[in-house]
Amino acid sequence: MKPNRNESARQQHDAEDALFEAVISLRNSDECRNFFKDLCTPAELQALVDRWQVVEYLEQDLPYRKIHDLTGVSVTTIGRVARFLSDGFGGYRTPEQRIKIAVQKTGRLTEHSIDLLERCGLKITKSKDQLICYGENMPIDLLLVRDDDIPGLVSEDVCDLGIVGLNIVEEKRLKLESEGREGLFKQIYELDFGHCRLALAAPDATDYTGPKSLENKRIATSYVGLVRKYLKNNGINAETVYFSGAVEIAPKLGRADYICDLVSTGSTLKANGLTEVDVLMDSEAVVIQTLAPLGEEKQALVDKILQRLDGVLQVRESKYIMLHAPRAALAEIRDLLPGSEAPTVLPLDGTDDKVAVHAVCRENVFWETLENLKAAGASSLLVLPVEKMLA
Ligand code: PRT
Ligand code: ZN
Repeated sequence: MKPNRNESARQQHDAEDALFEAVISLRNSDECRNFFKDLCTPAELQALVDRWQVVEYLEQDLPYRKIHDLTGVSVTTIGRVARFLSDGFGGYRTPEQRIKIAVQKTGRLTEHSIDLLERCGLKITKSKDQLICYGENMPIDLLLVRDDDIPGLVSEDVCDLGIVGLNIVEEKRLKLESEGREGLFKQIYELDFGHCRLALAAPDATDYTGPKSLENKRIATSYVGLVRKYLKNNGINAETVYFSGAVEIAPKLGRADYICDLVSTGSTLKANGLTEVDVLMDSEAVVIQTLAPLGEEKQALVDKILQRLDGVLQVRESKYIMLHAPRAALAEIRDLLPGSEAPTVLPLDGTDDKVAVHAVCRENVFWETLENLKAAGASSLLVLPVEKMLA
């Protein structure tokens, strides 16, 4: 017997759901490629790929003609995609509107980067292959990759944002420049972690008297671009020897006279009998953003994240301080409060010459500060941590 209309619609819906469940279970692009290649004819797959390419170009506001020239897709199909993009079920928009942030997969920046985003309110779950973290409560996904790949992914617009060391960003910029290309990313935020410096070091006994000592010497480094720029700026002729890691052993191996590497505590240099002689750059983790236009909704979300980041970074050192002060000592006490703007001054019940003072201090409050405040006449001092702040 033929199923009635409602019954067949329901069956169709269930059958579609079964397909969608299968798609959701795919874990990476290789699995997707194999799945779709088995499921579709080449022409069907090509049609899907074409439409998706068109979505991306439409999001960049390219004219239909230009999209046709770039993809070979007919203007009619482009128009149809554009219509669904604005009046459809929101399907095309769902992946397009999600922000992708590239974060180091495993390394010095990983924990800090994820922790920071979680403090901004992002709840994440890791994918099975641990390459993507999906945002559960915001349309934000994290791509977990090697730090060296982050500027490239952002530049090529695979990710909208990236969290990476300034050292990597600047080295990549120089590399692209040397190939006659431009880094299509901008640095938009300093994150105050991952601090280090790119420093020049020499075996302890070396007589270094300034950049001139480098003339005709060999410098081992992973940062060839930055070292060459430094040499050029100082008018020095020296050879750079590329090392991808363990740069500090190069002098012992007789491969170089100097090294240029990242230093934080200096203990690696010390352990290898090396002395720091100059600093090429100071570095910390930064947020970079693609130069490709994000569109209104995505940009609004990026702005929101940055505003929250600002709040999170500000409260890290901030304290809320409460005290009682003689009215006469108010000016002196205000000056002693570290990094606070206008404190709140409240009357105290039953007395005219004393007030309560509440202030957010943007810097750490040390015991000495409290002792100085007490010496200035303050009493009932209370210092509390600040959980969140929105300026
Ligand atoms: O696998 P992947 O490529 O993602 O990781 P990676 O091994 O290239 O990077 P990782 O995790 O070591 O560093 C990531 C980022 O952390 C760097 O790009 C810097 O921005 C930042 N950072 C901060 C540092 C250091 N401090 C640091 N000390 N990166 C590396 N070091 C190394 C340095 O190369 C040297 O070997 O630590 C050693 C020196 O440390 P000290 O404390 O002995 O001076
Ligand atoms: Zn790396």
